[in-house]
Amino acid sequence: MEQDFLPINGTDYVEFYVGNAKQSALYYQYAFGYELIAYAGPETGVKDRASYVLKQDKIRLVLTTALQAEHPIAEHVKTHGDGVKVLALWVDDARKSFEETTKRGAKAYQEPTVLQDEHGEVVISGIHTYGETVHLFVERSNYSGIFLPGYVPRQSTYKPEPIGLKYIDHCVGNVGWGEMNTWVEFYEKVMGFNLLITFDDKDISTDYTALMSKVVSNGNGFIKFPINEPAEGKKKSQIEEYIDFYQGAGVQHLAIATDDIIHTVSELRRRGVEFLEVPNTYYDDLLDRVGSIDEDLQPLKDLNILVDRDDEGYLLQIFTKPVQDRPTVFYEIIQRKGAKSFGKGNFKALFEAIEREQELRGNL
Ligand code: TYF
Ligand code: FE
Repeated sequence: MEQDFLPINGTDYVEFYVGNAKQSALYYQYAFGYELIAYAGPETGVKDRASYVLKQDKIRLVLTTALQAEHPIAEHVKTHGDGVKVLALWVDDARKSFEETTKRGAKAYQEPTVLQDEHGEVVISGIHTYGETVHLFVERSNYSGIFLPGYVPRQSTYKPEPIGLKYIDHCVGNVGWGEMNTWVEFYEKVMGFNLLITFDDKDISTDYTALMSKVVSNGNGFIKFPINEPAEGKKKSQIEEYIDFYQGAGVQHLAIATDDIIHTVSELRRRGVEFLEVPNTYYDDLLDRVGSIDEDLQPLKDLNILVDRDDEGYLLQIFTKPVQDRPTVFYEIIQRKGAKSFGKGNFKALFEAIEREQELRGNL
């Protein structure tokens, strides 16, 4: 096999641009069990923005807001609502990552930049991807600080118990009509990713929702990016609804891995996180469809957790409702028991659940 020109160690962090980072940070602490670890803002010499860094196991989220009206972050929030701006990738060489991708056609977002403080240095570079979303390449082998230079450690008096969120399993992008293949080619050619799976509109069209999806992943498989585009259906595709409210392409969902989905989802529900619901009949023939599983059926049914099987094993998954008022970004909680797929067997039930929400919003 050809040498991987863009080796990636994993997801470094995901940064959201939001309207009120202080409140979003508390939401992620209280509802999702993240721990506040770092902060940058006026008190630390950053005058135009405030950023809160949250952590749970391997996951780092950064919530950033603008402090002034005439600010690119404020413009981003005005256009898109709260949403994902940065999918940061952890690399060993941020300069080479920038060179290799820009020479293959990536549009530069940030030239390699060295950030330093008393804990060492980090090299960051960045390229544009779909919509206004960007990838940053973060090289941190010579850094021992809490997050990045410019951030100070910060704790909250509220110390939540972690609820079992482990790492980011995949990040899904929604792109416009006819753009899926363009972005799949971008990940293949510019970033050296491989096409993993294709779902066409026959796999995943219900009466209304129609979409197509292709999954790309990097050399070691740690990074998986499904890309969805709307397809023609009887009524408005859920992808089209997203694009309308996000005003373009962007991150649709982040799938977070747990190794005890019953515990994780019980905790999320107890803290008020809302999930899509499938009808109880989903569970009537579940075991006929997926065969025997380790879990008892009753808690899965009580929590409305979905199950699917592939050649290599099975997976359990569930989807939150959108986590802001615009019907845009949501979360998936996933537990893999051997399965490397994405829950194709659940698409129909899931998309019908999404359609019921679209209907309630008057967007179908
Ligand atoms: O990531 C996936 O492919 C699954 C299924 O709008 C999915 O989580 C695909 C499209 C979508 C919602 C979920
Ligand atoms: Fe997913």
